[in-house]
Amino acid sequence: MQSLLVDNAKTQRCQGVKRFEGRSHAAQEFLTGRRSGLDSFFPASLPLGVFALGSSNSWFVELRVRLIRDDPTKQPVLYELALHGLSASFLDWYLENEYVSETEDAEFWPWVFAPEPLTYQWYAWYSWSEEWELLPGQTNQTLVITNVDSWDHTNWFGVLVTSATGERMFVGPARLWVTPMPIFIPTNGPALRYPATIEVFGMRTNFVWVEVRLDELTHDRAEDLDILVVSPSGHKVILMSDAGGSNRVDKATLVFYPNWIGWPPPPETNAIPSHGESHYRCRNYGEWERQLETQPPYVAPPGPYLEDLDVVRGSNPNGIWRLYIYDDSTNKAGVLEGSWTIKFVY
Ligand SMILES: [Ca+2]
Ligand SMILES: [Ca+2]
Repeated sequence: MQSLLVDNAKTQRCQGVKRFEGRSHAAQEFLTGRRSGLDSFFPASLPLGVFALGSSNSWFVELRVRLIRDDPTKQPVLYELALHGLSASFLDWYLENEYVSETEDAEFWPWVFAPEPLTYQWYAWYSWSEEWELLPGQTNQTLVITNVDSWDHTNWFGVLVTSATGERMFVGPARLWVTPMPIFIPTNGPALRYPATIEVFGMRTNFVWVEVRLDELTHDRAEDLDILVVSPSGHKVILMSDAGGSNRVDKATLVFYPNWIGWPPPPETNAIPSHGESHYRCRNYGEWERQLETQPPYVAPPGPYLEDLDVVRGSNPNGIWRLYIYDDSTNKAGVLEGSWTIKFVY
């Protein structure tokens, strides 16, 4: 079956472009190729189109459109349009973006019309990486990402499909969009997700500092809150406890840093500023033995707790980070509407 035929004469190149001659290793090079020096809205080596490479050197198809935004104030510019080649087997292919809420499972399923059986190898482009990375063992037709969290947000996925004739097609990329799920805080006791988790992966250990961000915190009495974060290595750090006095806090975004960076602690009796972003070091104004513990299954790890995010420096950041939010006094409740995220600075 001859599915796609584009006249070579239609090939148009506007800027230096890597040329591929249809060898399979060239496909890998494209998938993992690094293009530096382009500060673009779209990742520079993202195959914003599709390409396939035939099993013989003379049969290949490449459809690529590359848009580059080198000035954030401008619209992306079309720098490259390449249409050429011949596909022996792929008639149609498509991978849809996936939209899920935090804690749900995401599923990517490519629509591919080509001679069967088809084999699959999935790739990911993470927001912090600059390469397409092979996902080991992900060779099913469907890619399932369980219990998505903010760490999965803004990642791209694609799958290299091989048809029965040996022709290969990179299907994608498609984006995973994650909607944060509110963390509800009762009048007294553990928050509804206790802990709320983020599974970090793919990060180097030599980060200089870590930031923990709480998005849109609302509470009728800020000092009721005891907030603990636990690292994959077991460091237990109180971000904030008994801060903000008896004041209401409304849609406040709080970013916590290691103490040495020099931000102040959250206020003890004054109000935490509402409707904006505040930068703090950690501070525990409360009595801190056992204050977060409660009856199973809602058990936070016991103290003693530390008050400085710097303690995690040098440890392996990969693994599950846990956030425990506890309301320590009757009456007055709240919600962390935008959930939470972690950032590593190298
Ligand atoms: Ca309360
Ligand atoms: Ca407390």
